[in-house]
Amino acid sequence: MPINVTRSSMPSFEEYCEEIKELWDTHWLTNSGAKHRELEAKLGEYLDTPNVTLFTNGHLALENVIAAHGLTGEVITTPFTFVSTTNAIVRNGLKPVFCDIDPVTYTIDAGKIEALISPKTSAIVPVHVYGNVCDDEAIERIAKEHGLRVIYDAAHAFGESYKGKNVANLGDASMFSFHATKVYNTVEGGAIACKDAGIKAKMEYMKNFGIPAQDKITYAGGNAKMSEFHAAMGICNLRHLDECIAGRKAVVERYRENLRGVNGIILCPEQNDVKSNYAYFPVVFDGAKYTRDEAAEKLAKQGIYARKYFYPLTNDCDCYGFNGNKTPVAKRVSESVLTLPLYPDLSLEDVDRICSIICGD
Ligand code: T4K
Repeated sequence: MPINVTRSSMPSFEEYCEEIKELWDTHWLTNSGAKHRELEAKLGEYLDTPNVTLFTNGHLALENVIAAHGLTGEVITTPFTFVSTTNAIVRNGLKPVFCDIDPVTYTIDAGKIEALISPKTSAIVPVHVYGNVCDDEAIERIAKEHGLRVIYDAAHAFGESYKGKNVANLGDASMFSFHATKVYNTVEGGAIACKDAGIKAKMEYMKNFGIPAQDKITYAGGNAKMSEFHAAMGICNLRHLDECIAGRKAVVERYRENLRGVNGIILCPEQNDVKSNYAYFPVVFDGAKYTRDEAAEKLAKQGIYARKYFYPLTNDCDCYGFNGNKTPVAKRVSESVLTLPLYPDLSLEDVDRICSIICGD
């Protein structure tokens, strides 16, 4: 069996079947059905925030929340992310202005944001990359001072808290991805948590073709609703989330034990004040025995598929014509980072094997 960078968490077959059984009685499969409403309420509780709305995936959630805030002009963001973040900004007709990243957490370098603000700037879209929480206090201070919105791409951060506060409460809004590859999944899916109840109300009709009520169409919306089958998967997976995070933690601890202090291998330090979800395990190769690409190749020869998340930088993507050299820290990390396999039931023996392949002869 190959070992991939991750493996979707799933409930037992019986648990899922039990959860979807009633759909055969009601024949109600989508458009804000009972499962959808139940999951939305449960997530509101879990995220400790009143305004949660579900989406068909994280990307459309991000596109819609950016649109709902009526942003204009320029948006300051990070290039060290999955391309979805940049695409969501560009597809809203906005110009992304790329800020370099912090060399330790790989999140947006808050100290470099102010120099990028222009009269056209309307928002900051930071990313809690790998689940590393951004410097929210500095970002909030800048946003307040300059009258900017803060919309977090929190695709990797579901289940995390910062200084005792769920990350869903940071900024004006946060987007969570519930893709199959995430710590918590609804197969495909996503959600927005936002401060303003009016924004949530707006997104309810934006994701339903712009229809707020029968016989009324107020917005040129698309379709980004979550189905009952996806919501049912979410209800099941939520029951096992704590267990799943505990399993990931054990794997991460073993990686840290094995790789701590190895020459040329740089690990992200654990963040003070953050309760982590152990979403990804990135390793930067900087003068190690092998380069990042050599290590990835050695692993692949053994059927182990680590990934170069996030390479290339989004400001180096062919479709855009931006310039990744303007964010040198991000460029360096992107060219030397490898995210190692991580999922709750990855055996500790396999973790040991992975470590000896990337460190050994
Ligand atoms: N913002 C950020 C920062 C993000 O990272 C993402 C998504 C988004 C926004 C957008 O959210 P969504 O719209 O996706 O909800 C994957 C995911 O498709 C994507 O969700 C994720 N980020 C990105 C980082 O990774 P790929 O192309 O690397 O996935 P793939 O198909 O190669 O899968 C990786 C491994 O996962 C496979 O080798 C095996 C395992 N896997 C995969 C699938 C599809 C499973 O175990 N089960 C599965 O069903 O993009």
